[in-house]
Amino acid sequence: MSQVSILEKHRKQYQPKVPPSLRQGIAKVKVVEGAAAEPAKDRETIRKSFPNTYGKPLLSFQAGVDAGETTPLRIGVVLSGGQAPGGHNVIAGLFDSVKSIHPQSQIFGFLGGPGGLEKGKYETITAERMDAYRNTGGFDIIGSGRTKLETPEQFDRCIEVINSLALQAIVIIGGDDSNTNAAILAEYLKAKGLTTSVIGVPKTIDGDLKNMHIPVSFGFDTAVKTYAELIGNIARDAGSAKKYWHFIKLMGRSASHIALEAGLQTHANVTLISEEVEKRNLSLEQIVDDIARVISARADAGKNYGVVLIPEGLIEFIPSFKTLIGRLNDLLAKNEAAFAKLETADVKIAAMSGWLEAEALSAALGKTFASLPKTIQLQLLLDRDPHGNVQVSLIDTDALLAELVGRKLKASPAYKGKFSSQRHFFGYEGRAAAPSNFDADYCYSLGCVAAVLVKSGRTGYMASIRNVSKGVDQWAAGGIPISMMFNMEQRHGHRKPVIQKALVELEGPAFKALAAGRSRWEIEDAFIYPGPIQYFGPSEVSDAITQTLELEQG
Ligand code: FBP
Repeated sequence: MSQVSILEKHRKQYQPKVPPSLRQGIAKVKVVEGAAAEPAKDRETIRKSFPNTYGKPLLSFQAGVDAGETTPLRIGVVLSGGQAPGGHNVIAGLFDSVKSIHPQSQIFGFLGGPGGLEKGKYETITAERMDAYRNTGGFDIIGSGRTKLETPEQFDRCIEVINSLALQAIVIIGGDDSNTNAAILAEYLKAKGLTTSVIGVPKTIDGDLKNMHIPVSFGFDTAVKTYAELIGNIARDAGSAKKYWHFIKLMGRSASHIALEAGLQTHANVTLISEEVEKRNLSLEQIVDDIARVISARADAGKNYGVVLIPEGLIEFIPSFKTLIGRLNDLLAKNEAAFAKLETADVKIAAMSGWLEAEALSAALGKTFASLPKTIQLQLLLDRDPHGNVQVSLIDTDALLAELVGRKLKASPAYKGKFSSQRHFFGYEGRAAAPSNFDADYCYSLGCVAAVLVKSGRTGYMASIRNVSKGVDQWAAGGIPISMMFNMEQRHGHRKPVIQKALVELEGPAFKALAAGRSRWEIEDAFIYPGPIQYFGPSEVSDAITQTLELEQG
């Protein structure tokens, strides 16, 4: 056996806690049907798109009596999209549950994400292999990927794989896009007369897959605690050396939940929230002016140091950039072949500037594009991801802001301080961290919930656990029809049913808490140093939940 760290050795012994309804094993879970669930908007259009899976009931679980003899279950599992701490525990919960009802049950892990399902590349998960991954971070047990399964041809290839392995179910562990596609696959299989279930599990460190039934996506807790620890350490270093302003970009492709929670946990001097920038229609200049204002005020108090938190997706929420990026997407798609032939950065930038200038409508956008440093121009032209999104993790927004703020301060006669910046990007550090107790418990329980949903023959459902801001004794497990989370959105030129992404609510309690504290945190050194995630010790520390969850659900 390969060597593991001492923490990992002890961590493997951790037995995740599960809600009361799951404690006697999944054979004894009673599935209770509630009201038929429908989406908040666009009901008729969504009903028509999902004739076989629309309007199913909400499900809640109760501890019941053993249902008797059970046949073995054969389930395929897919890890989709970016890593999120706890994914291995979802598989462990699923594995233990199906083995508990029949030792010949089998879990097939599709390799490298949804593409593995389409190509039939899989590994049968053995007990030994599962044990090696319990309570560990990452998705390396089977790997992940971003292949988008959406066309009938892809679904037909999946059907061949499903039939060849005689699968009763596919469990797709993913974010909003992957769960949208899980619901579409569920509908497709039903329409083709297959009884195979498709069950989704809510994953993403970004925290933007949540609603009244899904309080949080797994991985958010661990990732943000990891970043908060690092930010606290940096704040301590800044306050010790007293010579640097740290510009820290934080993951979260669209929503700013991570930045918001990190701001609440550390009291950084400035925490930008993309949703607020959009709502207030702020320009890049106004954002730069505001950061410069805080830096000047602190310099007047003799403090030439501080911490600025920047959500990764910021640039797409600045209204003029949003329009620019949309136009760049169109122009890159329209001129795909020509653009692919261009080799140097200068030639690519010149070509794009030319295309923008050639359109009367894009003249203003051309100016915005021209005003950017060359590195950022080039980053805006990099390949889009398979869902057509700009890869914001590749855009150095931290460098852009540090550079522009530096210029602004230099040009300001009133500024008498010294400005020197350090830049950081925290993202990948948190995605594969060892899951906190919260994520270890939550994920293992979600895996058990998925097994119950499969066993009771449901399809097009997402595993759900509510009341998670309270102790595990009050956690409530169940299943939510995915189609009830849909709304219609414009995607790639078409109106499509998709799960609505949960952005930061500016009227919500978490943002209000930040807004209430931030003017004090700007000037005072009110930093909080959260320290590392604790896996052992008093429950107050080791089972702590995020402030966002506490404020929103507590
Ligand atoms: P998911 O939405 O798939 O969970 O991934 C989110 C994320 O971690 C973002 O925060 C980040 O922008 C992106 O993945 C990075 O993607 P990649 O791993 O392809 O660089």
